[in-house]
Order: sequence, then structure tokens, then C-alpha cells
Amino acid sequence: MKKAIYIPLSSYREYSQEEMCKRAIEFRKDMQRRRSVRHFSNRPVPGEIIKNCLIAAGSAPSGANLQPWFFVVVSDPEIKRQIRNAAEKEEAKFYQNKAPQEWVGALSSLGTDEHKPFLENAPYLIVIFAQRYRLLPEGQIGKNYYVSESIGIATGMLITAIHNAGLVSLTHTPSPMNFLNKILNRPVNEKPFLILVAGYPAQNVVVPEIAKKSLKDYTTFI
Ligand code: IYR
Repeated sequence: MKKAIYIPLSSYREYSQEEMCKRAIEFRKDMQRRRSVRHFSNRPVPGEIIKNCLIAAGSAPSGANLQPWFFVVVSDPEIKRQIRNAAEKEEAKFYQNKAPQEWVGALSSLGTDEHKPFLENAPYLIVIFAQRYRLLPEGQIGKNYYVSESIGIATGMLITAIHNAGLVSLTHTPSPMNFLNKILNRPVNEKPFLILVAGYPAQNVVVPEIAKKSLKDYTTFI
């Protein structure tokens, strides 16, 4: 067993209360500008930006610090085409017969359908895999802990980093997604979590007019 070694928390910065308040408001305003976008420009984005966003995501807290995630950044047009074809096949089944009426109803205000041109137009598809368990060097299996929580947090941080950088993203979850293991050659311990589409928005893009709940509707202070 490894013994804990402690170091000073030298990265922490304390702000005055006034400064904290200002920062909290500024950040919340900036986050409120984020929208999921379904139409992307094919304008190239420097890989350096995506790399830094991924490093931010990789700093997320995780169960036992085992960091049970793997990101495949797809920019190759041929691989994007394969992903689009496979996803649209699943999505067609979903929209044409698999999806219960209630689900189709819940999606109606978003205007989604089985056509996913963004999977080819956007410069990056970041395919996020959850490592359900670890494959150790000698072929043994190692446990991971709180995998859904960990990967959800890392994905949230990635979405935030992409927004902060000045790009837009879309969480896309074709179901089932196991075709991604095949196309991207990922091992059996990895389960596709979602595809995060990233890039510039298409020119004059429109987004559905939707509302977010207000704080009092999803929070209580006791
Ligand atoms: N995966 C489908 C359906 C879909 C489901 C939910 I929940 C959404 O918030 C949006 C879409 C699709 O991507 O169209």
C-alpha cells in the first residue's frame, strides 16, 4: 500500500469577499451565455486549444483519483464520416420507432432529428470513454470507483473549458454507442459516455428558445 505524502496547498488563492462576489457573478454570467449548438462551421480550430481544454478536464476530481476516463479527439474526415454513418443509423431507429412518445415529446422543443451533419462538419469530435474497470499490465483487472460521477464531472469541466476558450459544443449521445469502440479501436473496459462535438458555430446559427429553471426552483437553503 502507498503511504500518503502531503505537500503545501501552494496553488490556492484567497480573494477578498468583494472580489469573490465579483468573480462569482462574472463567471455565472459567462456560463449563462453557453448554449448547446447543433450547427457547426468547418472553420479549423488550433489543436492547442483543444489540448488545453482536455488538460483542464483531466484535472477533475475522481474516485480514488483513478481518473477513469479516456478521450479520443477525432479530426480525421474519414473517421468522422464513419461515426456519422453509424450514429445516424442508430438515431434513425430511435426517432422512427424506438423512442417512446413521451421522449419524442420531451425533445420536440429542441427540434432534433436523426440527421447529424455536425458529426462531419465540426472540426472535432471528442469521444469520451468511461473506464468501467482498469486493465492492469499482467492482464488482471483493477476496480474503478464512482465512474459515472467522475466522468460526469470531467465532462462538465471540458464543456466549461471549451466555452471559456470561445468555442461551442454539443453533447451527443447516439444510443447504443458501442460502435464507437469498434471504429476507434478502444478496449472492452471502456464504455462510450458521450460525443462532445466542438468548434465554431455556423454563421448566423440559431438555437432553440428554451428557458433554464430559476435558482429557487432547483435549490433550497436550510
Ligand atoms: N440521441 C438523440 C436524442 C436526444 C436525446 C436527448 I435526452 C437530448 O437532450 C437530445 C437528443 C439525438 O441526439 O438526437
